[in-house]
Amino acid sequence: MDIEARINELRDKLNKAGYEYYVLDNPTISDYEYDLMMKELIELEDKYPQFKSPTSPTVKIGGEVLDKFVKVTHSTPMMSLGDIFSLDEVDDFVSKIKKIAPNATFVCELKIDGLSVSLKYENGHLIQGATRGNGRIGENITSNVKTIKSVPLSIPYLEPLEVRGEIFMPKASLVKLNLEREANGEELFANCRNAAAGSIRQLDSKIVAKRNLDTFIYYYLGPVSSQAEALAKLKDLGFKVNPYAKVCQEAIEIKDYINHVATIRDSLPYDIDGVVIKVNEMDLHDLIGYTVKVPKWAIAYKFKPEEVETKLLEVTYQVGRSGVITPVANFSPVFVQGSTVAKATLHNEDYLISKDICEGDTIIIHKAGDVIPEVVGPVLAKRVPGAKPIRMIKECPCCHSPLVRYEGEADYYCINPNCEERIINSLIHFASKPAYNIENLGEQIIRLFYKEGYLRDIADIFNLATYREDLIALPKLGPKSIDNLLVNIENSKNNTLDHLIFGLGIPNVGAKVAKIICERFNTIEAILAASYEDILSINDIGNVIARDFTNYFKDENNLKLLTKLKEAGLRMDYPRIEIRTNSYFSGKKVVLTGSLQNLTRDEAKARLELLGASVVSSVSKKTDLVVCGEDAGSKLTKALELNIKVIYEDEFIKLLEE
Ligand code: 1X8
Repeated sequence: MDIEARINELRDKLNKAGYEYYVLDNPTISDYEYDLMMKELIELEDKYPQFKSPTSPTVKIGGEVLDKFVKVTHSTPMMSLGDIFSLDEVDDFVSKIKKIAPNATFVCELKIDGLSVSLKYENGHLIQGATRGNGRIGENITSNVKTIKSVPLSIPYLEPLEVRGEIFMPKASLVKLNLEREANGEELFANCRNAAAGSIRQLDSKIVAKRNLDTFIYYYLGPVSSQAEALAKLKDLGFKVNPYAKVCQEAIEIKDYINHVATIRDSLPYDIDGVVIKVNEMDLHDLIGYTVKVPKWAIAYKFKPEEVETKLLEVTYQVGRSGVITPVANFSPVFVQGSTVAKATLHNEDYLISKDICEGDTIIIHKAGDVIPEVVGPVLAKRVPGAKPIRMIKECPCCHSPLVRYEGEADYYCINPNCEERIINSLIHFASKPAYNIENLGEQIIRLFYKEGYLRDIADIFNLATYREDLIALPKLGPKSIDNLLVNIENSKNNTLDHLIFGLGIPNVGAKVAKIICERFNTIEAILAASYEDILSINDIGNVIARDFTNYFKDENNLKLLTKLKEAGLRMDYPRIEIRTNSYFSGKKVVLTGSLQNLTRDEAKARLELLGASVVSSVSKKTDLVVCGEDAGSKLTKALELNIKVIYEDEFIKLLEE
């Protein structure tokens, strides 16, 4: 047989087997046979690249590596859905619809807990996969989507077609992935949705290919008269369509469907977080209409977050780097919505009192936003008579100095600057990834070095090399790990100034604020010379930040620390952003008018300024260019009168991106 014919035969067989396995969940050949054919096909395509094809099943292995995701504009917005949480609201939804469209029927479908995706086909080939993004603009994830086994690379339909659905990670795949990650010391994914979202954002499509992502497709943007027909069409075209869809006539049927789904939810191999109810007849959709954010012809019934009972063991109190005291509920470990949890924050005194918990209580736990464990409250029926209410402590659990609660604030503070826990937590913060990012200098090592007397302040980190021999002798550490750490510390000195400023732990100065300030004042000298008013004059910075920021640099001890850090050789500047002089916009006076859909006015202004334009507020003869968004008014009229060049948003974005 000739090579091309063999390649085609292998592709046909692999495509058929893949479809049966991944879309129909009905394997017809063994994994071994499949792998053998795939291996042969890969070898043939490598040897005879003239026969490579963008729709070959070998594409599923991945290969393309991006350096970033490119934005794409959705031709019709990818809308979110309105939420309801009770069966009564199902009645309300149905009766509202029936008032407008008495003959409407409904399709109920499972609400898959993943992330929405848009797939575009032309001439029967997959040409684009995109995330939802903000609904109008998403990210191009084509090379990653192509690795998902249930996504067809070609379909028997030649007109341009867009379909939409959900990318998800099956429950079993999450368990397997987390076991691997645990073994590698990597952070675990809290749930299937986070794992799917984290996986699809990998720039290396080979990694995505290994993540075992899957899809259910539920929107067909081609010509079709009902949602039921849309689902049938999608299935015929080779998409994976969830089998649980049901057409209902009345509210009672919808409620029965919801109750039934609730009973099978845990046994499904993928996570769902509710039921989607859509008006079946497409011609009624426009009649029923849309709000600004969501269609009125569909709604999501959300299951109540799972709640579990457990035993409160104790409330402990953490001392943060700023001295803030946080009560934490410690309870017997329980499995709730996908992971085992044993702690939940009780935030502050007011929150603690509002929860009304007593020592030895049985408490109810759920996850807020499906991820963060939260104490719902005590089970009063199970309370031991005479149990003592839990109250805020009045002394620092670490240094025992009296705690202070400032007027109008919810938090208690330890105000002893020498409190050990405060110092240790400042050091942990400084070395952490978003701050100075010193790899291998984590909590355990910091606590150990503190206890042994090698660390008392941030500057001591950069003096650790002096004690190399002593550190090597510490338990569990050896020359290799210490030298590795010392190299990381040395290299970290090159961090730009914003990392240092954030690392200092100035109250209310987060990573973003630190960066904004450094962008304006590029050196530590300029920052030290800046007044409260100078800081306040920066866009996005309010009086609390400006006050805390300038106060920090008035404190003698903080200035001493900075001097020590400078002597240790830490970089103390932030690179000036270069204003472009050769862009389309360089040297032009630009006026923005109307509302832009894809970026805010501040963003547009900042981008233009970086490209060398000056943005002015009114149109005159001196204006070079008017950028026109939606609902533009008199400025546009004036520009046209004065014969000034006007560009619209699409072209503007294109020029920005050039
Ligand atoms: C979101 C989802 C929809 C469906 C399933 N899962 C979702 N997460 C469905 O229609 N079967 S529809 C939807 C949306 O419109 N935002």
